[in-house]
Amino acid sequence: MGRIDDILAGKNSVGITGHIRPDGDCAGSCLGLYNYIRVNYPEIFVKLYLEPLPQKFLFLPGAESVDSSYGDESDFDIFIVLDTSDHERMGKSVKYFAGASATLAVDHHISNELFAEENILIPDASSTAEVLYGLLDPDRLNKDMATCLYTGIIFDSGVFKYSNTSQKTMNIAGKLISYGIDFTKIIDNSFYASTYKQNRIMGRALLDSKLVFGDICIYSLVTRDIMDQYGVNSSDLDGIVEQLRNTTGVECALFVYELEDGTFKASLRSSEYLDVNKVAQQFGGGGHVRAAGCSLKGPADFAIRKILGVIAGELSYEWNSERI
Ligand SMILES: [Mn+2]
Repeated sequence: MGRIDDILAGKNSVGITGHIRPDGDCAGSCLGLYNYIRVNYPEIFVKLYLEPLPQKFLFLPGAESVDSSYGDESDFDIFIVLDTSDHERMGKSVKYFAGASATLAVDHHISNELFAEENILIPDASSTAEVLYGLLDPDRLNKDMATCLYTGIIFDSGVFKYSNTSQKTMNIAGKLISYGIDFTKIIDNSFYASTYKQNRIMGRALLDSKLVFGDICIYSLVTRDIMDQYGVNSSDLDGIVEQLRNTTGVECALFVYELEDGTFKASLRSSEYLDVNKVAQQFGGGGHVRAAGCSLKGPADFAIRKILGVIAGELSYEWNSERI
């Protein structure tokens, strides 16, 4: 018996949700729990409410059952909220949360506001899927559920790369593999898959990139004109800054793209020592030490020069801004 089994005892109806704009951990943990209940508790009425899943997560078992219409009026015996740090991020599901007889939140965000009646929060877990695994009965898991949970772990750990990856993460991943999941397909689909136009804009951004500050900083710019030329929107630009940062010898990567309103979004990454959160904060943004972002007014070369100036300062590099 897992802790979820105890919580489900005596319940006739269960609602599940995650956060708005669902990502891999949100989709994976929600569908993992949904499949667990559907298979092991056929007598329980279970519904999963999420905004429409991105195409790359539609391979997940049960994805076709996600309700994005929020048309039901059900008052659930229990409403379970996964991977969601606060009320607002529940989006339209909040009405089911409000109408439920009991509420449970399962999460790994240290910023979680403990908004449910019962909160299971493990901030050092790689993902909500990892937390959820610890609440389920391993003898009642099957390949479909393992596929969902593995997807959540892969996504939030950056395929076991980010610092939130622990020995426990790897042990759980190993157990999930024992259910016969297609881990190659999961990683390709949910993490590395990209469309033709995404590849083309990535190629363009890399082609246009420039090394500065003795080749330890790299930057690139994508304007609205270029985005129109390749038929992409801002969500197609995911991964470009990370690819820039992967350049051998580079400590800092800056990727700037133009938003619809003509302002510019800057994404920053660093490899070992530059605090990009500190750089982004200079422009009213922020994030983490190795990954941060901010927004600036144009024109583009003016915005880039301003950010490079702050980076140069942080790197103690003597830089003549006229030379870009
Ligand atoms: Mn997560």
